[in-house]
Amino acid sequence: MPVTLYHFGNSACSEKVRLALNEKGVRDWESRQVDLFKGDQFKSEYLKLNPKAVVPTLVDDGKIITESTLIAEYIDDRFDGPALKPTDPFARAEMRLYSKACDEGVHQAIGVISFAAMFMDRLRRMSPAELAEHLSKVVDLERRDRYTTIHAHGVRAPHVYRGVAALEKLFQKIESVLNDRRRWLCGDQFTLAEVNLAPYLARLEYVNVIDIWLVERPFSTAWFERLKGRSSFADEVVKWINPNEWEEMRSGGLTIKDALRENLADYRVNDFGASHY
Ligand SMILES: N[C@@H](CCC(=O)N[C@@H](CS)C(=O)NCC(=O)O)C(=O)O
Repeated sequence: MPVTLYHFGNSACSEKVRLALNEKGVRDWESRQVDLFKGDQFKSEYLKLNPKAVVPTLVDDGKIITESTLIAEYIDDRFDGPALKPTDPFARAEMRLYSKACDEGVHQAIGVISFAAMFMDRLRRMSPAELAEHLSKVVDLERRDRYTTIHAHGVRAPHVYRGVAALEKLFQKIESVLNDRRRWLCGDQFTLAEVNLAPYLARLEYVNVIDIWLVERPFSTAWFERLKGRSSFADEVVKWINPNEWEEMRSGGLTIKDALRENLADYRVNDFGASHY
């Protein structure tokens, strides 16, 4: 019986899971799209699958799996196909550090940057009553707080600064790990570290700000080019983005780029000492 994926086209967490399926060679998965802009994630049937009201959710023969990094691991364990985890225990622990970084800082960083670049404007077009209703449905209180603060303060919100810092730490780490011989983060093998990070980096590229971090980081740049060259990337990231979204990302990103640069310069001067990964 094929697995069913509840997901949304231009959603980094959904891209992660689609990439994992693709890299394992799983093609016969059933797609159920959850339109985040129409509020499908808040519908009672979906909340039964995912009480946090977020995508993605995987259903495998009645078993429900949530959390994109965990779903990606599940897919690797569940299906034949190239292994996406190193066999060596230490390399595996290292790989999971990237998953942890995604879940603990990078995901939020990309969320707040995307929100400040694009989604905030959608919310600003709502009436106060519509806005209050929308925010009241966001069940994760920290997420609600982020949206409310960024809605009020835009790119000056402290969450954006923390996001810029999380990305800086990530790129410091990536640049220090890769070299002329190490093609992937865990060595010769393409792993879930790449699967989990690729969608976030893609979003940074599409909102036109990735150069802020990639400039003077040749190994990270070459590694990202290799990632983008995989057929899974074209099939599971690029193909799912519609023409309006490309333009919205590009133009939205440009409105916040200078502020992100300033945040990064500030972070490098004031907080760099504390930035060990
Ligand atoms: N930790 C969760 C986060 C999921 C998440 O934040 N998904 C976003 C899309 S990438 C979402 O559904 N957002 C809905 C909303 O903000 O209302 C995971 O990795 O699955």
